[in-house]
Amino acid sequence: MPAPAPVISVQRIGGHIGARIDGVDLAADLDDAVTAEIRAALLAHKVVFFRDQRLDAASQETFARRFGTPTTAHPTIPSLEDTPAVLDLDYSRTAGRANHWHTDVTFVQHPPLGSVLRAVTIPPYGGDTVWANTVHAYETLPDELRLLADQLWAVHSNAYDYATYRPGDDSDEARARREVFTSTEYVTEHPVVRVHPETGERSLTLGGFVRRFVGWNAEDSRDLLGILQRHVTRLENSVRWNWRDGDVVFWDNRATQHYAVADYGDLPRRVQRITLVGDAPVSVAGETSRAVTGDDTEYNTALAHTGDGPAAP
Ligand SMILES: O=C(O)CCC(=O)C(=O)O
Ligand SMILES: [Fe+2]
Repeated sequence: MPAPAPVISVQRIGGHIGARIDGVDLAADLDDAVTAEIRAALLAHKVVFFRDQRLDAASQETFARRFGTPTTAHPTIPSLEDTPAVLDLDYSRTAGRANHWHTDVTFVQHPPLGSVLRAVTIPPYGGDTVWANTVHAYETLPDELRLLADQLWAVHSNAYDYATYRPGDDSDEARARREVFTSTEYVTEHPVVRVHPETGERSLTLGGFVRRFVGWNAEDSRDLLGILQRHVTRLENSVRWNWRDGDVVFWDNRATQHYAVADYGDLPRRVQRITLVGDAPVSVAGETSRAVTGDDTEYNTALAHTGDGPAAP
């Protein structure tokens, strides 16, 4: 029998990452076929964009649960009341800006599988977000560098984060945010190259939470990290999204980094994020990431049995 015709439309945007999906109302009940098509598009294109949606925080969570189990909002930053899965990023009020390249929450042993981000308030200009493909970055490294990366491990920690920290901001408010964010210190060693648990692809696992490479001093770590990050963040390896109200973006956090462009001054900009529980990365040699400090069990299990999905036995 021929495969059933696809229901949704998937249009690539960048040459190496990103696709726009049309023909689906994310607030409706998604049947298994549509869910599978979205998941396949996510794995193929690493980040998928939906225009003109009408999700609120509750229906965003229902949508996210079609693809996994939500984490709590963040390992250290509290959620808004009533929406424990939602990280509220209201840049005009409290949060610092995510204008640095990172993969979400890599300082814990089991970083999120993916993130679903929903536009709440979008400025009239500026405020785009850019994603980069860490699989393609790995695959296009020179052979010698790829062999080195395959064997390398990196120390990640939450000494700072965009959700709390704005460089140069030493106001009392900024200090207080920093204290909340670092109230629990997480330090984790991840392989620099992880094998994707669904696609089997190898990807560079780096970004803004890397402190140094295991066994390397600070200076050498900084230099090599700069070289590898440059490969990740090449414009040809990225896709840039100009947000509109109602947009929803879903990225594979195991295969991407992202950067929120902070070019909208003091205009209001607010987005809300739900992250899905992910696996501990596994190296090409089959070794699993090691938690050095901090336990992510609560972050990854607290919301496993609530919400619309069926309770696990
Ligand atoms: O504000 C954005 O567009 C992205 C912020 C971010 O880094 C995130 O939601 O993980
Ligand atoms: Fe992020």
